[in-house]
Amino acid sequence: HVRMHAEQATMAQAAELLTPLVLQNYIGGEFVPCSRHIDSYDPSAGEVYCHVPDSGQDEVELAVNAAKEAFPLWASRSPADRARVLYKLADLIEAHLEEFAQAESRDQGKTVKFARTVDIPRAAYNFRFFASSILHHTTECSQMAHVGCVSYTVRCPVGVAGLISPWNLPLYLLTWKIAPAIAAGNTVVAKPSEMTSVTAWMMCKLLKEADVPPGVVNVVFGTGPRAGDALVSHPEVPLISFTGSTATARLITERSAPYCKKLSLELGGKNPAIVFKDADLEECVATTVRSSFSNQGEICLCTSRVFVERSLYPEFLRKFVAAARLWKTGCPSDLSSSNGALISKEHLEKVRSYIKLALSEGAVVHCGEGVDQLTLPQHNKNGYFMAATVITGAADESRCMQEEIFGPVAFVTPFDSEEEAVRRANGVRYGLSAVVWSRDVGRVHRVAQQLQAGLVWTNCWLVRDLNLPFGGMKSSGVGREGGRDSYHFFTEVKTITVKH
Ligand code: TXE
Repeated sequence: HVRMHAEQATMAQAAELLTPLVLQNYIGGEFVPCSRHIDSYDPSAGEVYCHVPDSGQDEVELAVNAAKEAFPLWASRSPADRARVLYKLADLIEAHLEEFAQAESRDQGKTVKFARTVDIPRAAYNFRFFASSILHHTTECSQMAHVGCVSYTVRCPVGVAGLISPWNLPLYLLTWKIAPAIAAGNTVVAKPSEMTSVTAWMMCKLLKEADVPPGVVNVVFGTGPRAGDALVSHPEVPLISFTGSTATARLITERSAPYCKKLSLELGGKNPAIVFKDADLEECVATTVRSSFSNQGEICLCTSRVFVERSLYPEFLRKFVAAARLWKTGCPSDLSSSNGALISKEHLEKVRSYIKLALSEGAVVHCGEGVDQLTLPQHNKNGYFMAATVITGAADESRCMQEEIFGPVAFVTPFDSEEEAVRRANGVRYGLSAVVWSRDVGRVHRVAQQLQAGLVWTNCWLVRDLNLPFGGMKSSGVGREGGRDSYHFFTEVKTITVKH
């Protein structure tokens, strides 16, 4: 397995791939060794891939100090000057795209193809997008002629931003936070997931060449309860941007409450797709397979519940199951694989336990787990693989239809009326995204406006204009990120009134 990856890389990269990597924190522009480490696995082989620093309060303290020190100078630079640095970083990530993609795949389990076409290009684009976006914001001005006053607003960076990111889209989501934070003039202390730290560490190696001044971007590796908690409860980190589970978000909210920190919480989903009988069936089936199973179903925006109008239901189910069977799960570096391995053994067990629960409650598994045998190469025999699984017959109130599973599992169910579809789609505590399939223009607008979701796609999925808000309703999050929303989150606004 290692050899297969290595063959595609240069000699220097191969040397890195062949050794279990030992990562170091990046603080104040230098790599700083840590005395304790934790193991991080290659999920497709079930083997240790790297040793990640097990940072705690001391390391976070160092990083926050470095960020504090770098803040005044960085904040005083012009947006155009900061943007130049972000553009350089984007170019450097792109120049190393293949190394990043190989590493992301080994660290996370996802296919190289996905990392190459989605994760890494988007990481580069995050820097490019916010480099450009920061140049175009304006603030408000209001005249109060009757009292001879003019009021206007200014926005200033907040200070040291704490950024905590998850394991499903490691570099993609980390840079989605770092880019707007530093573009707006903040300095950052970032903590990537302890399960997928490698590409963040690789990015740190590029920061000097991109002219990122020491202390502007600090990366502290480690677990949530140690490194993450130290960051969240640090009194001099006034802002936390977090993407991860709703349970962890609750803890973060509690821990940051004494300091009244600014919080952005991007959390899980239990996203519905509603398929009306006038949908373009071929397009709908192909896209719903992609939306349900992409990245092993480990995207917060993945479809989990598919509601299909009853007259279309039999044909949809037949085609959907057939297409899911063609969604091949296999070696991540094999270009014919649509899915690789799930993030960890524990996560695989968790996803399996939901399928067992569904079966025990009378649901039917049509393909995937327990039905179709996976054929995996020898080097993947100990990996954490699961085939795309389609289930029917689960009750709306069941845990499987209510809780986020975050794996390659889709539940399909029929409905009879538009009102019923909307009510059932909204009948969960999450509200991140939804998809509506219909050719009726009136209906798609009507349904989209009734759905409790921060993002609604009609006749497509995952098409993202980064200028527009991203985030969830209900238990799917607090706040929005993207374009102006990120700018507002990563700055404080001040109203100034002048009597003339
Ligand atoms: O997430 P955690 P986990 C969902 C998905 C998944 C479940 C659990 O359903 O099965 O969450 O995943 C850091 N203080 N999503 O347990 O714990 C942690 O180190 C500060 C959806 O891995 O939320 C990591 O960097 N930080 C999601 C980050 O939080 C803490 C993506 C996310 O980990 C912390 C991931 C603490 N006390 C999981 N505890 C999405 N919305 O895309 C943990 N962390």
